[in-house]
Amino acid sequence: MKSDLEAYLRVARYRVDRALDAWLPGKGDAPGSIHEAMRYCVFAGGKMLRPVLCLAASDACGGARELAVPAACAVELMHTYSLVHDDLPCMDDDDLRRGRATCHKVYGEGMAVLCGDALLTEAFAVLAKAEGTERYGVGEMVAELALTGGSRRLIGGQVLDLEGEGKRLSLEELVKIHEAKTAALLACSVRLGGMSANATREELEALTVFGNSLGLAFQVIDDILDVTQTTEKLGKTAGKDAAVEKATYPAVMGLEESRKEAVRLTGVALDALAIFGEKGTGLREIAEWMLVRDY
Ligand code: GRG
Repeated sequence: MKSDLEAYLRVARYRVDRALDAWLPGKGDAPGSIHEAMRYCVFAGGKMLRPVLCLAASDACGGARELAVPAACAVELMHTYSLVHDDLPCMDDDDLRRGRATCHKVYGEGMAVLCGDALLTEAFAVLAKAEGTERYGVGEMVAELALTGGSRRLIGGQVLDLEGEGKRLSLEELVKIHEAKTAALLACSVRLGGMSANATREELEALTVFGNSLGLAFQVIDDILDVTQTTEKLGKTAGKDAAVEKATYPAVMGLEESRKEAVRLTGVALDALAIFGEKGTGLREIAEWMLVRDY
């Protein structure tokens, strides 16, 4: 990774990490058990891609980063909730996440359900504290997050995923799941960053194309890494998709074609950044790194 990008990511992650720490109830706040569980999941060393993309989108639109921090916290909280619930025995049933035992393994299933619920609720609470801009009120930003998290996007994608279990899915069906499940939250992250920076409608449209395409590329790479990397490197159980015969990009189109597809999708995302000129450097370098990441 380029040292400039490393520094860029470090600064952005630190900023969001501090804001989340200040926002979330402390372990000492009653009831301490749930707050401990929430903090265990949030501060577990995730890549923080979505909040970093949110801040980078604000940079691309010439915004003041501080104004995008509530949105950055909100997307990381929604993401973390989705992982906690996705890991539950009734969903993907996973023991390992972000290099440590999953929430339900440590705190029990009931607490993990509640922990996910509480993280999702906090996502809306922190976003409600954002300052609106001339073009976008806070209500519009909250509605954006609600659309993304609801049954038309994240939850809807998970439903298609559940209903597709044990079936041979076509590429079209697979893309539909990941547009809703993975790409929607990445697109929402950059859109909220843009909205915090009072983006023009054209800039917001460019961020939407960027986020959706990058989100799909992210999922293709994630599927490839599941086959090619170790559990230690990923911090989650490698080879899980193949073990449960899950429909993935490598399963549907093969490894080589999947790699080409990730390159193609990243290209579409990068092309969408033209409108931002130099200000889009952060987004561009993150997208290029996401394509070659090995965890
Ligand atoms: C509410 C159960 C439930 C599901 C909602 C979005 C979603 C549907 C579930 C998320 C679970 C999941 C595995 C989604 C696929 C996207 C993906 C590979 C997420 C992992 O993201 P990373 O690698 O994770 O950015 P870190 O840990 O680095 O933050």
